[in-house]
Amino acid sequence: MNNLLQQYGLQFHNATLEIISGGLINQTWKLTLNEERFILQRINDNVFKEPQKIASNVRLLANHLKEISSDYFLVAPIKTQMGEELAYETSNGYFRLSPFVENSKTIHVVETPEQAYEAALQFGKFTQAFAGFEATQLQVTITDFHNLAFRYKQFEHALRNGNQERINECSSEIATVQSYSHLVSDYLRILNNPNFKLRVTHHDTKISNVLFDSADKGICVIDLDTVMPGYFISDVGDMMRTYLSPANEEETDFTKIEVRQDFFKAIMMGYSDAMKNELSQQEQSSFFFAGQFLIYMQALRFLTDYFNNDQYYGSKYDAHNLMRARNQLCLMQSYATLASL
Ligand code: GN1
Ligand code: MG
Repeated sequence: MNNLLQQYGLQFHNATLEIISGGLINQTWKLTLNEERFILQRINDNVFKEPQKIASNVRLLANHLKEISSDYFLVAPIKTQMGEELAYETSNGYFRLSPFVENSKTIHVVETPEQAYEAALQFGKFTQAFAGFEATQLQVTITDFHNLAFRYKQFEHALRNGNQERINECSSEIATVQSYSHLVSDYLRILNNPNFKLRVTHHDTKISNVLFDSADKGICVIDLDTVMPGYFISDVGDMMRTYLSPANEEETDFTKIEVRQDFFKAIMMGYSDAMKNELSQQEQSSFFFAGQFLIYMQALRFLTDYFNNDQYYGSKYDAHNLMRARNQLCLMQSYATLASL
């Protein structure tokens, strides 16, 4: 820690470090040094093979805001004394230090439609802030991250080459996943449809990536690692996936999974309010599809990882990723009831 902080010209004595991560990939801490507070993050370079790309993206975005004199609040990393956005520590890899946004809080479960609205508004405002920026200038930090056709191929590959014992016990989950494969074709049609625009997309819109004030109003979004060119179905879809049900992907009692219609409306309204002049007619009528697309992709990813011996997500108990996949398939089923409303 000393080595790391020295790169920022900071001293570790009198410091406290508190773990705050809820994510599966990066580790996050709150660091307090004397009176000053920071967020410290270790970047998982198994997943982000070239962390410099993240730094380059954030720099491009910050420069754009400066150029257009935008007052959009982007939480950019603090630079090391060498002027780098990332600090490298020999035995632990890449780290990033950001200012702690004072008077902000994060929440981990969406409890009210107002919170869902506020979060959707913030993610919409984020993309909207870069409406005049050519998204393809951004580097792709994880190749094919939200490419559903690629995720389906990975699933098929795992079916052929994965852990045979696990595959044998999952015939029912496999059949369910295959029965939804028309969603892959729907997705491919979107890629070829000029009415769906490639924009600056966050790609990780879980609720803990939004900072709220004490009155539960959104302040800004954080965690810009997966900001890449993308489609609005990614950001809206992951909000549907993670805000609609009071029980999250870790829940093993599936009777607790439920889809709250008023939260669906709140996400749609929040996002549309921020992106009013941006979304095409066809995009506006694809909010429901966004949720299907993302829940399905996550079910595929968990099941694939189960067949691949939990290489990517890890597991805390036997069949953890199978339970996560089942959970997401159950969510898909509940989500479908919205279509008939
Ligand atoms: C990962 O690390 P975390 O929890 O923010 C994953 C997301 C998944 C999520 C599922 C880089 O995000 O795509 O939706 O797990 N991020 C990466 O919990 O793979
Ligand atoms: Mg993340």
